[in-house]
Formats: sequence, structure tokens, C-alpha cells
Amino acid sequence: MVFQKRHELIKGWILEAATMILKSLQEELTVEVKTHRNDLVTNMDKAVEVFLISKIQERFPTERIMGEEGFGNSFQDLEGTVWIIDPIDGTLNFIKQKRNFAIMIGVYHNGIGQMGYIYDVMEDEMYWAVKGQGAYCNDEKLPMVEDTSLKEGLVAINSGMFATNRYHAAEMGLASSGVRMVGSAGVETAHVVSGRLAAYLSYSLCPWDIAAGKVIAEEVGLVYKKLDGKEVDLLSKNGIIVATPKAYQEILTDYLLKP
Ligand code: 2AM
Ligand code: CA
Ligand code: CA
Ligand code: CA
Repeated sequence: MVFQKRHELIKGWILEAATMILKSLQEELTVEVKTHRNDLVTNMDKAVEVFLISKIQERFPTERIMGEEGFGNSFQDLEGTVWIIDPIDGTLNFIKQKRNFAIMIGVYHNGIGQMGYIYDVMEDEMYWAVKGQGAYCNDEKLPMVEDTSLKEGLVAINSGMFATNRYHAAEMGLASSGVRMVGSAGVETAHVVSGRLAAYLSYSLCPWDIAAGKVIAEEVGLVYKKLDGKEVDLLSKNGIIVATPKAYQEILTDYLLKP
């Protein structure tokens, strides 16, 4: 795969989509409920997904696309080149805070991550990586992460998982330097990538919450696994942990695998 050309295209499409989102902040949003009162979708989630899919299809007509809002293909396998997109990650933040949301794109080939993009729109921070070539924030190459322990690091835990103390999440938080919650898997993963957090954990994430972040995280030496320590599966829902190697081992043994 020729990555340089793809990278320029993807970066351009994401910035164009972000301009659409920024413009929409002045307009009234249409909000619909999906499965429950905190699972929402706006006209902008749909518009951005349709925009990105149209750009990908125009340029790469033979490649398949998985998107959260249902405008892409449906999947039984991950053969060939597959684009996995989350038009707005952190929709609830987008609606209520107008910040802390991201556009995410992952490009996979035969199930293996090749490229990942998390664009924190309001911070204007584009985290991206090409497999084997390191990770970047905007044009700056990111260093490999320091191997921070749980005790020394801040952790982000999905609010539902923390509030219900699933996987001993409360004890895990107490053993860390502190718990921080943003409510966007993309933004929180980006904060682990940049070293602001030692770990991020969430139960029940979908492939588009995971695809981009996994590629970027692995390029800076982070571990990205399911909550049972197995490889993530991009054809189903996963509880996930992204963490420094040291924090990962501690969290897995002392909390996640504990009965
Ligand atoms: P979303 O905003 O793209 O839906 C919130 O804790 C994080 O979990 C967000 O990244 C959100 O992505 C994701 N998430 C996954 N499944 C969700 C669901 N059913 N309802 C709300 N957020 C969900
Ligand atoms: Ca959603
Ligand atoms: Ca998401
Ligand atoms: Ca989304």
C-alpha cells in the first residue's frame, strides 16, 4: 500500500469534515435517540459519515467501509482493505459541551491495522500513525511512551464501568494517581498516546471506537487488548484496555482477572 498519498487524502478529508462540524456549531442540531437516552445521534454524525464514505468510495471504489451510523457496508469478515470510521466520537460531548469529540478513521488490511487517525476537532490535534512508521500529533513525531506504573499514572475509566465498579474499577482507580473521565474513547486513547494518561479502559466498545486508536497506540509502545487480555475483535463489541506495558500487567493481574 502506498501510504504517503493516502495519508494526504485522509488528512484533507478529516479537516474538511471538521470544517463542516465547526460551521454547524452556529446552527441548530437535530438530535435523535438510538438505543437509550444517552445513546444519541445528530444530523452532523450522519452528514460527516456520508461525506467521508463518499470521498473514500470515489477514490477507492473497491474497498469496503464500516461506519457507525450505518451508511457503509455490512461485514462478515475483514478480508481486503477495510475502512472503519466514527464520524463523531463523543456525540454526547459534541451536543452538551461542544468540545471533547473526535473524528476517527482506521484503515485495516486483512484484519491488520495499517493507518489510524484521531482528530480532536476543538483542540486541533490530529493523532495519526502508519503501521511500522511511528505516530504523530499533527506534524510532530511522538516519542515512545514512558512505561508508567498504575500507581504513578492517571487513568481514564468509562463512567458506567467506574460507577458500577465493574472489573473492580473503583479499587483500580484508588490504586492509581487519579481517575479522569472525558467520555470519548478517541480523545481518551489520544491522551494515553501522548503520555497524559497511563491507561484508558472501557467496556462494550464497537469496532469504530477501537480501530484508529489501536494502530496509533501500538506505534508508541502501548498495549491495546480486550479486558481478558486477548486480542480485540473488530467484528464485535469489546471491553478494552489501552495502557503502558507496566500499568497493563498490573491492571490485568490485580483487577481485571480477579474474580
Ligand atoms: P460515540 O460517541 O461515538 O457513540 C462514551 O463513553 C464513549 O463510548 C464514546 O466514545 C462513545 O462513542 C462510546 N460508545 C460506544 N457505545 C456506546 C453507546 N451504546 N452509547 C453511548 N456511547 C457509546
Ligand atoms: Ca454513537
Ligand atoms: Ca465512538
Ligand atoms: Ca460516533
